[in-house]
Amino acid sequence: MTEVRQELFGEVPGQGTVERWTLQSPSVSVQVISLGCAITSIKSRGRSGELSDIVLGFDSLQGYLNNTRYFGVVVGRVANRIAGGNFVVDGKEYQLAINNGPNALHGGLKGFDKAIWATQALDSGVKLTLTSPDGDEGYPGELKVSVAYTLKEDTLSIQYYACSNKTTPVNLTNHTYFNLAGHDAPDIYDHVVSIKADAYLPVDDTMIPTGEVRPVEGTPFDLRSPVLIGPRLQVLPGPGFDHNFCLQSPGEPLEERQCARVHHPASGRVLEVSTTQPGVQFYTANFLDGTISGKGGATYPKRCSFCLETQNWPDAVNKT
Ligand SMILES: *[C@@H]1O[C@H](CO)[C@@H](O)[C@H](O)[C@H]1NC(C)=O
Ligand SMILES: *[C@@H]1O[C@H](CO)[C@@H](O)[C@H](O)[C@H]1NC(C)=O
Ligand SMILES: *[C@@H]1O[C@H](CO)[C@@H](O)[C@H](O)[C@H]1NC(C)=O
Ligand SMILES: CC(=O)N[C@H]1CO[C@H](CO)[C@@H](O)[C@@H]1O
Repeated sequence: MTEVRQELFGEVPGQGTVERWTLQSPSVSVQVISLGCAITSIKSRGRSGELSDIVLGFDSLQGYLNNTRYFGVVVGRVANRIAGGNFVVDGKEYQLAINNGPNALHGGLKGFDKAIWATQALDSGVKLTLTSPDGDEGYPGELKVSVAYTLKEDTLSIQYYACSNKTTPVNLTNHTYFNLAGHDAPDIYDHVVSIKADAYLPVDDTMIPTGEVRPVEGTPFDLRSPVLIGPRLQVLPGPGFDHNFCLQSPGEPLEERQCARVHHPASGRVLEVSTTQPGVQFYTANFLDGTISGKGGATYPKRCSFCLETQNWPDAVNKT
């Protein structure tokens, strides 16, 4: 049985009220707000029964209004980077707002993470919907989007739906930062990760994939067998993981399967991620710097958490 509750979370002047929904199963409790469709808390028990909140976030609405690191939100229309912010569909060139070096990142200046979504109760969860107008952030077509969060026992499912009246790139994901020891633990070095990918996408200086699909065999990106993250980060070139792992070719038929598993031996907590998407971006919070004021006064330093963003391959609109 999952209990579903709704309450007022806050008011955005000129934009409307923000709701908070709580989904409570016997083992897990999940909270979601209607601003950015954000997951604001996931509480689960560790081996000795202690309850911890394992996702990063803020206590108040103000924190989410200034959420420069995309904690917990749904990212869209297109998660990740589009090179130069431009692409061609149906013979027409489109230019998006540039908001990350020379590239477009995470849906633009006012992406789906900054919108207030409409809500509707479901049997074991909540469905949030949004209409993105034709030309929104430079993207073609009116796009109707919905995201359904449902909780059954200890499985949180997220179902995305999007429909446009013109051809447009769409790749939605959610951007939850986890630390299985608890959101305020200092690092993730004692987590053990595995990702079922035979290849990954190397990136250039601006984090755009170079176009090469490189086998993980013999590289620090080989996470096919469980690997302790701390020592592996030390041999990785660059600041940490922020790479797309290739689960299958973008064109192949998609069937839901498990792609990643993270284990925190000390608490006994395990996160397993399943998806129908062909890629998963593994990010080790390399750009956090301890300056955020998070939940309960937590400051969230570099590498304090990880994200597993299931998605299409980044910059797919320019690489297929
Ligand atoms: C898409 O829908 C929007 C809003 O209803 C409308 O303005 C636009 O003309 C439609 N475009 C097409 C190609 O149907
Ligand atoms: C907004 O967030 C940035 C980065 O996390 C932080 O430096 C700044 O102090 C925040 N501003 C407010 C008004 O909270
Ligand atoms: C939601 O986000 C979390 C954290 O990024 C990730 O583990 C999970 O795969 C995502 N789920 C979907 C359906 O995208
Ligand atoms: C799930 C989804 O919408 N995937 C899309 C991601 O973007 C590429 C183009 O960039 C589309 O081909 C996919 O359908």
